[in-house]
Amino acid sequence: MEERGKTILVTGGCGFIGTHLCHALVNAGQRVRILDDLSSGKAAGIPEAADLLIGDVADPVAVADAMAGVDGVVHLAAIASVELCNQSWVRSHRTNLTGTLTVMEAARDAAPDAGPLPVVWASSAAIYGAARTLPISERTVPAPLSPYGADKLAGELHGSAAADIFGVPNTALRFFNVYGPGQDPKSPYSGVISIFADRLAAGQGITINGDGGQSRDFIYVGDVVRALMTSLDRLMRRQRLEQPAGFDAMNVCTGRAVTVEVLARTLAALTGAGDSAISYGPPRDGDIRDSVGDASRMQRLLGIRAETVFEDGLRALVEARPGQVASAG
Ligand code: NAD
Ligand code: UD2
Repeated sequence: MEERGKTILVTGGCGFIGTHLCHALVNAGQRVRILDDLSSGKAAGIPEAADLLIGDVADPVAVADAMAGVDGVVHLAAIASVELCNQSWVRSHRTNLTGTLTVMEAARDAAPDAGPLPVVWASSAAIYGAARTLPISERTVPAPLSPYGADKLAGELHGSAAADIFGVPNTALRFFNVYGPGQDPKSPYSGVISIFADRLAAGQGITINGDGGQSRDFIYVGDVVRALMTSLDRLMRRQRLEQPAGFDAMNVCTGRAVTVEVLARTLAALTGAGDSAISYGPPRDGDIRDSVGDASRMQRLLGIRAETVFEDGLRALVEARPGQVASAG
């Protein structure tokens, strides 16, 4: 980042992506404050230098307190499991939409003399639903298929209003399928890469749902962290130069599709388990066949691309000790 010694609030900083981000911010010379309710995140992995406040992102008092004296905000706190959101519809709505609004409002009011704080926050490719045309660009009409995706999309509508009506500069990053060390593999709804890597490391077999020809745009967590930090830097620079910064939304993806079969074979080879560890089961109900993003807007606006070679990212995951935060670039 351009300037060191800034104080950055990270909501959800104890989660998978947040923990990686907090380490990267500390390494870049920033002061890090975290607001997290520890519902899925863990305090054990965060940097020692980070200041942890335990609280709810939908609680206006907790969020206002957390924002005191802050220079910028990265908002990641969410119930990130699509299935958990289906099970707890209203509760997840409170966190995933009211939480985002609470962050925007507190950013508006945090520093009356200096103006609204810049906010970079996590949206999701889930806003697109089952897009018919690939790759999915930001021109694709959003059509979420879940309460989780609906709340992320509604958050973007409010993000746009927050910029237009209240002057809160904010950027929504639409993450595709993020993978890397530290991702929870234990739920049946965990990301496929964390499930496969965990099972293969334990000498267990893995099951491909369907024929394995379905594909995803898997992006390494280190590349996601770079997108978050570059976006925040961009908003903070604009504010310093008194340039207008409104609302932006962009895909954070690689632009490359990888089939589940290629993923399974690559991981089986990397772990030494071999192809005999792979079996095939029935297709998952409602499974999306193909999802791949168009990364050109991110490249244009942020000047970065996802650089981590897929095999290198998988190797970093396989070689990381449980709970360790590693980076493949
Ligand atoms: P995660 O579950 O590991 O992290 C979420 C963090 O938010 C956890 O530390 C959790 O304890 C915290 N949290 C949850 N509810 C809270 C509340 N009410 N108040 C305060 N803290 C709360 O998930 P992640 O994979 O690190 O995801 C981070 C963000 O990125 C989320 O907004 C998620 O929706 C989004 N996202 C993730 C992916 C992915 O593939 N991992 C893809 C698209 C979008
Ligand atoms: C996301 C959600 C999922 C569901 C779906 C709706 C996550 C982690 N998953 O799934 O809960 O709501 O969106 O479209 O947020 N797979 C296997 N074997 C396994 C596990 C998964 O073959 O043991 C396949 C799965 O069927 C899919 C692919 O791997 O084809 C990716 O699955 P995923 O759950 O990691 O991600 P996604 O985007 O399909």
